[in-house]
Amino acid sequence: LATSLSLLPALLPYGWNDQPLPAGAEPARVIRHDGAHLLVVRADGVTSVRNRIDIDPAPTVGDWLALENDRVVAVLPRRSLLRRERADENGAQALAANVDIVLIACGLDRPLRPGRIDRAVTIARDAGATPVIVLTKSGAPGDTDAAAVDIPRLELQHPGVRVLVTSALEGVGLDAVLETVVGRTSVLLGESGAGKSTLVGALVGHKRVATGAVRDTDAKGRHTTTSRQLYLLPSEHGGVIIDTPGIRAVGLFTDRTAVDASFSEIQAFAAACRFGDCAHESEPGCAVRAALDDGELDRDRYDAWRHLQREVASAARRSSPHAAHEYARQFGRVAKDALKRRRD
Ligand SMILES: Nc1nc2c(ncn2[C@@H]2O[C@H](COP(=O)(O)OP(=O)(O)OP(=O)(O)O)[C@@H](O)[C@H]2O)c(=O)[nH]1
Ligand SMILES: [Mg+2]
Ligand SMILES: [Zn+2]
Repeated sequence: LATSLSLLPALLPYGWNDQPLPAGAEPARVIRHDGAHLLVVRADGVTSVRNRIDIDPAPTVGDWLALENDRVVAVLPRRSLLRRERADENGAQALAANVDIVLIACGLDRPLRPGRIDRAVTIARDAGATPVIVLTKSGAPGDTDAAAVDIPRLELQHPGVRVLVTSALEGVGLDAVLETVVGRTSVLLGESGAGKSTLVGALVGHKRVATGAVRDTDAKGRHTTTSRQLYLLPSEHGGVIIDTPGIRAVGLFTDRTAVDASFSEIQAFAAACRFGDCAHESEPGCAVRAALDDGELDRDRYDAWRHLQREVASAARRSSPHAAHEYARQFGRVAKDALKRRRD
């Protein structure tokens, strides 16, 4: 730890917290992937270092690295890892490391998609990060007025998730976003054209962030942002925000515990089902179905939950034949535990 510690305060705004380093190494945080190189920030500024394919795990945006003379010698232990299932191959794609907050950007110029929001919430919770829904483009000409969006209902649909309303172009709601992200590591997720880069640009206070127009016909974006990139917030309290390209399908690579955490109201009903391993489909004495029939449980929420459960199960089957068995075993146990707690 003989590194020039006097220089390290320059990294505090980037979230450096004095993790142990290999002797003689200095810390650096990954800002962006640049082909065979990584753009990193270290105590004396931003620089480019060669990526190494023999480093495990593969460095991703937000990672803290140990550098020795510009050479990556280690990826420091991550406190969280945001990842999604790849659409094309097996395994998960790391999106960002050491993330505290996931801002789920939804443009008010298009219909809200609860399924997509649920998926992003699950990905965030899976990583141990806090999801926050950010409704963008509020009050823009021709856009849905925020007043027309039923925010209490949205909050009900996504329990425990805060909803913020912004217009980056008109400077509306930016203070609340800034309060949420200051001093932390945040990442923006959302469809292409949702206004992620515009929001990042407004927060970091300059026009360095490229943005692109939305197609008139379908309000879809043009995939303007092509790589994930970390930006420093101008606040004296520091904090960084990671912009990402709009992803077409936010795949899921998670376990059912993370899904259940996003559907706590369903878990609450499930505790009263007659059978501990109730799948809430056609079993007698199913409290979830009963709640559905009574209108106590939202039909859309139930459908979204079923949909995610199936997705997780098939992702588990694809990644390993044992995983599916493990999944089934865990499912049974979780439900039985709930039943036991109720009986006790
Ligand atoms: N009216 C209005 N338009 C906005 C607002 N925020 C973004 N836009 C517009 O929406 C379009 C897309 O914005 P971007 O910030 O590039 O969207 P993005 O989510 O980064 O898109 P990708 O990089 O393709 O994933 C641009 O034309 C922006 O000017 C807003 O608050 N109000
Ligand atoms: Mg963008
Ligand atoms: Zn049931």
